[in-house]
Amino acid sequence: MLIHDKIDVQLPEWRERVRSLTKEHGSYKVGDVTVEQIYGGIRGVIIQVSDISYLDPYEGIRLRGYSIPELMEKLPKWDGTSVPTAGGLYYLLLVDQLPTNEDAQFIEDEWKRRGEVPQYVWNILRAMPETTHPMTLFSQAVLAMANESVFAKNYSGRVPKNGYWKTYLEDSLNLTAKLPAIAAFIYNLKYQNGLYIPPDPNLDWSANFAHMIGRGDDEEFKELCRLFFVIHSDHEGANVSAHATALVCSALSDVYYGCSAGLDGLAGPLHGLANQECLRWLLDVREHFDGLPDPNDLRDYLKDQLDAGAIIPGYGHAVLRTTDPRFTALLEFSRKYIVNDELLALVEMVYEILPPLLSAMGKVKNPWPNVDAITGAIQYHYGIKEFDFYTVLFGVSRLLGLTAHAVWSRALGKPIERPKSLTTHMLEEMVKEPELVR
Ligand code: NMX
Ligand code: MLT
Repeated sequence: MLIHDKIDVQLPEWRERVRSLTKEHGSYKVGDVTVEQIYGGIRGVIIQVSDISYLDPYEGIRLRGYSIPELMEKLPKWDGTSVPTAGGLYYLLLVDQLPTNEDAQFIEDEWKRRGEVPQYVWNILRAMPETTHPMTLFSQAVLAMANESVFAKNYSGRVPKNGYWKTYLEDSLNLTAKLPAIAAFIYNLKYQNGLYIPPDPNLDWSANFAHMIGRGDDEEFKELCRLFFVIHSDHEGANVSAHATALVCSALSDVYYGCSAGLDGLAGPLHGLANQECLRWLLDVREHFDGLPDPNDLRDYLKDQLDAGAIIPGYGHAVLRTTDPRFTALLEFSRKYIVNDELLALVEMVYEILPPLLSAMGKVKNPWPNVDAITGAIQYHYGIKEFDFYTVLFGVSRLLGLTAHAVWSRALGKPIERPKSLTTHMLEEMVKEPELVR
């Protein structure tokens, strides 16, 4: 198969690079770990190598070396559209080469071929209580399909270690093929009385999601889906969802287990769920002012919130130290297509007023917006008003990155992850007499 071959041919060189680094430079020190870092969420400690993407604090994400604006320009687009297809992006993430139109189409066709979701997944989702959060449903659907894992069926010691990646790739293509249908099913189950619309074979993966929730006639919304699914796909290898998936897959759990774990991490309000929290917060602000506030009133209001210890969702980041280019891409989209939207006007006002206030607090390391500061407001504009669904859309996209990481981790033979913990008493002893203890 095209993708297998394209990856296979690169592996001798990649493996040699890893071998040379570990054997010839294995004792090279990349960094130290401080007590503060151990207690502070391992912030800044390098724990992964990821060639799928890299997050520069001052520039933002590059996927396989390409910034978001470069991806928008260079990736293949569906006829007559201005935003790339997810198929081309997935090819780039997996193969590490800019796809031709045919390459992008190859992935889109593979997805169509593998897109049918087993009936038991629908049964499981239907059996869950109505109050179940869409992210719980999404993670359950992915986990349930571990039953389909080609990797797990072939494991049993029969496949040599350096061949694991091939069945990981099979699982990854099979899983990602089904994501738009699963997300649409969850949306329809929860908010549209179980409406069922089969996929349209003439549409790309991203637009098919729009079609399956009954929005197939809205060209702008289909463009938004394409943009959304490209820009959320990866954020280097050590954010919560990427790390969770990598950790679980390092035990040779299959891609379905690993991705379900990644989604569970994405479901936290400090990570992917911030998009739903941000929309909730924007609606509260608008309700408080009974419309769009005067900038001075908004400044006072935000200041009061921060003085009271509130966390403003959509602002700040563990790595970024600038406006998230994903936020910028969505802002540009909204400026291009949307006029007179109160919530988006509020997003822009907050963007102008909040960063100096966050900076003035002195402790917030990044006062700038991340992607979640705008995603909800745009979805809301296009009629996706059920904001507990937003993180599912993030997750559909993020599984492209998580699976690409998983395939390459197996291809490069990464071992089981097992860092080390110690006790508070040990640390207390170490800091008393550092030289002696070490
Ligand atoms: N509003 C108010 N206070 C903040 C904010 C914010 N948006 N961001 C950081 N702080 C506070 C933070 O609570 C901490 O206070 P304290 O020392 O009293 O505990 C202090 O500033 C230092 O935090 P940082 O080192 O700047 O941030 P950290 O790396 O720990 O956390 C986030 C990063 C993203 C978790 C944090 O900025 C945050 O909670 N933001 C809001 C939630 C959010 O938007 N998450 C989305 C992340 C992106 N994503 O898509 O997943
Ligand atoms: C992400 O997209 O994963 C978030 O911005 C969080 C992160 O990078 O830590």
